[in-house]
Amino acid sequence: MKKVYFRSLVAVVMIISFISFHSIKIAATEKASDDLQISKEISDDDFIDYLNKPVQGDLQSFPKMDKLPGESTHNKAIINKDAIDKSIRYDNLNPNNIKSRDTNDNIVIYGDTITGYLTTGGDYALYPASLYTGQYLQVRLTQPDNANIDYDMYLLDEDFYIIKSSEYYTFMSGTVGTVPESIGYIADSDETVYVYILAATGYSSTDSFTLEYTIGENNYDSGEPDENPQELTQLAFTNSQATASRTICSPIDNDWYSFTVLDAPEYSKMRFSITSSSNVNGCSFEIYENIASSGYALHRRAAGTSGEMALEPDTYYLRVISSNTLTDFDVTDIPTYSLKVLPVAVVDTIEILNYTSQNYVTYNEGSHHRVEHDPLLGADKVGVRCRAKYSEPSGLTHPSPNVQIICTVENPEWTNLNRPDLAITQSYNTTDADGICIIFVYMHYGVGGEHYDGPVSRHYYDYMKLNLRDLDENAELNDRFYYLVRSVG
Ligand SMILES: [Ca+2]
Ligand SMILES: [Ca+2]
Repeated sequence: MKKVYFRSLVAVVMIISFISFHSIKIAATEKASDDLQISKEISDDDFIDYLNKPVQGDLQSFPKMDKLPGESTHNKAIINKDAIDKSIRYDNLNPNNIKSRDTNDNIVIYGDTITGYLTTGGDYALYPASLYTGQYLQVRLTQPDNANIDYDMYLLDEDFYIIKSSEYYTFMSGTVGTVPESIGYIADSDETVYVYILAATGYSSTDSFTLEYTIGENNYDSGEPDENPQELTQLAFTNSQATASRTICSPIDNDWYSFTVLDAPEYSKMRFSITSSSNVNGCSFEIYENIASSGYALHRRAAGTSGEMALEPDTYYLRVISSNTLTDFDVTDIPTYSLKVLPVAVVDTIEILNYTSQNYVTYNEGSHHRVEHDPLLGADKVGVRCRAKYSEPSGLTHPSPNVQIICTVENPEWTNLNRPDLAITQSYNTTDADGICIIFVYMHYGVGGEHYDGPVSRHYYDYMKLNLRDLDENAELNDRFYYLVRSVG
């Protein structure tokens, strides 16, 4: 059944549908050799969504941030250096603590994990780091998993002026806690800087905070530092996709991006994927919406390495993180990641433009495309070039880019023999900017259950079924073709 697209319907889609692909298994043909690539499996196993975790509280209710105590310009922390209790919460970030080294490329990562407590309102902890020119300091603060506690983190120069800040409002995205405060800083001279952790709201003498830090040499790319959304890179969609390729420079690296979902039929869903060039150092992404009217209160919407979801029109934040820890990150294999964000268009029609070979014959069931068994091949395949599109109420049609089209081939002869395992094979592909893709589906050996007497020989064939549909099954198309198994005569 055709569905006509109405712009107003998409505009009010506020409920997010998580698409599970688990049931889709692309069957491999038994006779196929390994290089035929027919057992592609669409999998979202590594895509977690947090959509059924409701946004908590009034979106406008975030209190004004407790700014640093001190001057009215709020740019300097008032700390009496002489009064600093160096026995507690004052540890040098030790640049001698080597975590990983690549002697060939002179890449070194120093780092460690520190835990501490802030025990009264306005309490703070201070950690000096002595840096050489060009060293990259990254710090990540994980606060107690408590909605009533809001710690913030600042980087101060040696006179305690603020160089950088990380001031997320605490916002618990279900069980995953609040996004950790993070700061990155590349030393422009030999200098000492101070990591300053402040109890902006609440405190705890029983639940500790965790501060992880790395000091890197020659480990970072030109996109650093971008450790929180104040330094993000905007993803722009060109030819219906946005891509980013960067490196994960440390196990606590954050790379922040934003992207905007438009109120348009080309944005009916968003698809995300990330891959790492390294087998040792992995990565993943997290997707957030900012629910604060100013500053950042980040609600996690999804996390994983691939998947797609509908998102209401808005600007979203995407964080790329390492899958590794300070102890298992290997700087000899700094990973380059490939991030893709694709808007998936609405689709209401799928059509076949042509089969990939121009072989059409007329047998008993009329004129259809014919695939001939080739004994030299490990498996026979059918190739179909199809287009996905959608219609406006006026009837005007547009191509549907980035739609995943699944092609299912069924041999009814095997179905009749009660062998669905031999009857059905599948494959899929994704439409291009013109809504077009080519899909090849390999098949098990034919039965030859039908025959047609030609002028010189008898053709034994199977009358195959072919089905095209999009993942959400908004559109589908059925066709038939002949599978010539053998000729006798
Ligand atoms: Ca905070
Ligand atoms: Ca980064």
